[in-house]
Amino acid sequence: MMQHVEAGEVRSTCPYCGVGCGVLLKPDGTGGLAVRGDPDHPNNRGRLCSKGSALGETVGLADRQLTPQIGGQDTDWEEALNLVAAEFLRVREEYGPDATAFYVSGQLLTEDYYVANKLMKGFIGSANIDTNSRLCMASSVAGHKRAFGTDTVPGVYEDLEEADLVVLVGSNLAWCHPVLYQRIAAARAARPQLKLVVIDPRRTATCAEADLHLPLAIGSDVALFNGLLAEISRRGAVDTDYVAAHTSGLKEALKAARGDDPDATGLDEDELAAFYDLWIGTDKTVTVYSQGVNQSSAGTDKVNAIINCHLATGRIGRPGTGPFSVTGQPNAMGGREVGGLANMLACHMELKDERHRKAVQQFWNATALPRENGMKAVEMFDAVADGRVKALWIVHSNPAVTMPDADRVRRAIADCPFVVVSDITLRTDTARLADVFLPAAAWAEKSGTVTNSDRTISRQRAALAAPGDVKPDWAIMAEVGRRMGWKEAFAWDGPAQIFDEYAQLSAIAGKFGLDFDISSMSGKDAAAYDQMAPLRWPQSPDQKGGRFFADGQFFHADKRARIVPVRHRAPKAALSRKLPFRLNTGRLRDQWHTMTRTALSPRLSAHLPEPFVDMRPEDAARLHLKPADMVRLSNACGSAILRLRESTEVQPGTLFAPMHWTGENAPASRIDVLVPSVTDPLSGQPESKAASVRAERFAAGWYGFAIAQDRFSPTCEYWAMARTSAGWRAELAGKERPTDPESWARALFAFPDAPAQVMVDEARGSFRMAFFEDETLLAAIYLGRQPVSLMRDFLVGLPGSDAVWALAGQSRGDMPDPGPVVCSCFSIGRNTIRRAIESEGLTSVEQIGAATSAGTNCGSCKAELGQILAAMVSTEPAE
Ligand SMILES: Nc1nc2c(c(=O)[nH]1)N[C@H]1C(S)=C(S)[C@@H](COP(=O)(O)OP(=O)(O)OC[C@H]3O[C@@H](n4cnc5c(=O)[nH]c(N)nc54)[C@H](O)[C@@H]3O)O[C@H]1N2
Ligand SMILES: Nc1nc2c(c(=O)[nH]1)N[C@H]1C(S)=C(S)[C@@H](COP(=O)(O)OP(=O)(O)OC[C@H]3O[C@@H](n4cnc5c(=O)[nH]c(N)nc54)[C@H](O)[C@@H]3O)O[C@H]1N2
Ligand code: SF4
Ligand SMILES: [Mo]
Repeated sequence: MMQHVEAGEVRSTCPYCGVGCGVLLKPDGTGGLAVRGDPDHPNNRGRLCSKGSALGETVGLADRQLTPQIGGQDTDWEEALNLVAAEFLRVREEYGPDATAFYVSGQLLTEDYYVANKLMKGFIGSANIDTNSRLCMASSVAGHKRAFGTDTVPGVYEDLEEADLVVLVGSNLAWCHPVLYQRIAAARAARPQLKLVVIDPRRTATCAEADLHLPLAIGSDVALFNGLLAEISRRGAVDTDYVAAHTSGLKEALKAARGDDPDATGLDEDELAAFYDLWIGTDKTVTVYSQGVNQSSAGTDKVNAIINCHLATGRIGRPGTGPFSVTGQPNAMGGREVGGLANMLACHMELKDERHRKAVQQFWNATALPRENGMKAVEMFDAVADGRVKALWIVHSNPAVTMPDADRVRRAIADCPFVVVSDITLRTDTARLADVFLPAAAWAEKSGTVTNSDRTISRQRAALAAPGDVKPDWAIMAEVGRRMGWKEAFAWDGPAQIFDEYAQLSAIAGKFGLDFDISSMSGKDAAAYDQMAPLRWPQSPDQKGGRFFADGQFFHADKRARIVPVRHRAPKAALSRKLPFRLNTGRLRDQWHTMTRTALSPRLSAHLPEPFVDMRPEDAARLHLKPADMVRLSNACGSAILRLRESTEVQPGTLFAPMHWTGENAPASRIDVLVPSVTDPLSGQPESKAASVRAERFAAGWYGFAIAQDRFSPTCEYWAMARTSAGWRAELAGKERPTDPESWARALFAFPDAPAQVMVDEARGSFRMAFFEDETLLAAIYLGRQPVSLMRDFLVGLPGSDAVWALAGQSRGDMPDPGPVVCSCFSIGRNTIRRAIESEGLTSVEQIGAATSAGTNCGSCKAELGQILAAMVSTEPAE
């Protein structure tokens, strides 16, 4: 196992997506970290994506808060922890345990999560602990429980390589699970009969590899899979033996399915037939799904509609088959196992099951375990808003940005009498609202375990010393538990002891016949825990790793899986003449959620440095919008301003905007202010991808672009700021053009008297100003009446260098404009790639790699290289 580790390297796990890649970390002795993929880790075998490769750029201390704060003032741990314990006790005493709540995260380590859950459910005595996984995996959990009787992911990653057909539903795998996508691409290269289908209303980067893309209408997945189920039956493709022996409900499900019209998908007959032929004709099929499925008011039904087709054909539990929900966060799966959701106990035990509750209570030696489920995320913040929750602790999440109806959630947090936030930085919309801020140790500084999408438990190991006063999350919560009076229950001295307690508890789940049993991993001392190699659960006395349901035995009392009757329902937010656009939201390749870590990396920030909305050109034309105009989206919840990107990747009447921007870096562009808080009735998961909005031109009186060595603070109606290798860049726009632009620019950068150059062209309404120290460029600003056209990707490198000619806004002949970054590993821009394709006559992604090295490290940009190539070929004049 240790054969590939070099001297000084620490083996750990990437803190981003649920693929769960192993990393090797080499501290440089001055706080920095060299990062490479772990060749021995079963999930990635040495591969990393752009975000994983750039981890070293995100461990700096620049934005960290290293001491606790009370009311915005630095304090010590004694004061801060005593106050948190006292306030939670007081509120519990005065208003009852349900007046307190924890909102936690699928990015917590299992040990952190275990402590949070034990503290709230076991000792404070409320089930009001929910997690951002409610916004992420809840529909999959509910769908699994309905079908299988427990929240079990049946398959393993190898199934995606062994299949003959992989169907990706509502998953932009190329950007969101890049290493898994690369594993599929490699399997296809080795075995071209492995077909790939993408089911997504958008034509995403993931479609670059696809044999078939079905651009279905947003929210119509149930209609599609019901159509498939009906067709499976019509063609006699039901596995009748399997269905008879191991399932129930097919008849009712078929009746429901036949009642749906696949027309609701908006797909034409040829597209549907092609999909049905492939799916029905390929025994070894894996259907992978993610947020296009889960984040829906019909999310649970979508999950079951997919699982139904697998059960009806017996395609589950065998190599290369199965439904496969890929998890988003690094420990989304671990959180589900440990009972992080308000309706679960630890180890897949149920709060509402008397036997389970008693057993856990006894094991924890706890006084009071709640009998009722706690509040799910949206309900929880409703209760914060109307004053029922009076003490709230938010750990490792940024709900003021990422919850639906985010302005309302932000106000609710601000108005809550007592708010504790544990984070690594104060620079978040949520942390700024904290009464008590508790500084957590960050990824590279803490130890524990995480579980990835295919149930592999991996160790995260500290590689850097914890800076300042920071403490790991488990330790902070255990301290509070002890101070609240439960000394023994929270007495661990490290994550190894917590893991051991957890593994022991799972034996009880195993005795109840539940799936989550890792009891054979218990009994490890700190040294053995430290050596723990990645291991897939179950790890019970009778099963080690592998697939579930190979024997057709499920977890309902009668051991049969349920084929669940479901009917298509359109998204809840109605479209109307006033709100004619369906707003789809999601992720970008190089940013992680609210950007508190990925935006520290100049390389990652260069890929798409500004918030935008994708709109079909014909829709833009109808609204009299020109490329690069600013667009205002609005509805009853709120409004946002974004840059227009005309795109044929989205469908007419639909828009796509990324979820990442926040009050810290683009305050007018927080997309969740537009998302109404409607939820799936079973899972409570919000419908984050189907708001209805109106779109109009934001009539800016001026536009601007600014670069600087140091961070600056714009105040105009629209601004978006990103880090660059030389400092910072910002896009700006406002209604009223500054009357005295020179003083305005000096104030913007806080350079009251630095020497400056000014260039004004009244006729064209352009104003440019650059600030220098001797000949070194400190900052520059370019304003115009129209969106300013500049060689931005060239200019961003200038601050800090001798660039007395910066105001020209253009590169000089010997320094061509690289264009926006496509390959973030080698910082290679679109123009550079296009020039190479043109001048060297390149015809494949591999040739682009050989000529420019783009795409040859992590490979995350290969899909985009393919798109650039295809676009250039299709625009070449016919001979
Ligand atoms: N780069 C990056 N990677 C990440 C993350 C990140 O922040 N950045 N976050 C991680 C997390 S927590 C998660 S949960 C995962 C999410 O991973 P994904 O689910 O793959 O990501 P999203 O972009 O949220 O949404 C996926 C797709 O759903 C489509 N979609 C929207 N509505 C529908 C619909 O009704 N039906 C169908 N079939 N598709 C629809 C969208 O067009 C979008 O392309 O990514 C993980 N990986
Ligand atoms: N419109 C729309 N909204 C969405 C989604 C969408 O697709 N569309 N996706 C949803 C999904 S799937 C998800 S998972 C959520 C994600 O949403 P969030 O969880 O709110 O977003 P993050 O930015 O990941 O927040 C993590 C926070 O933890 C902090 N942090 C980092 N390391 C540590 C640590 O070690 N300890 C502690 N205590 N804090 C730390 C970070 O600085 C950051 O502030 O967003 C959801 N919201
Ligand atoms: S695919 Fe990328 S983000 Fe996901 S775990 Fe691997 S390196 Fe990290
Ligand atoms: Mo997520």
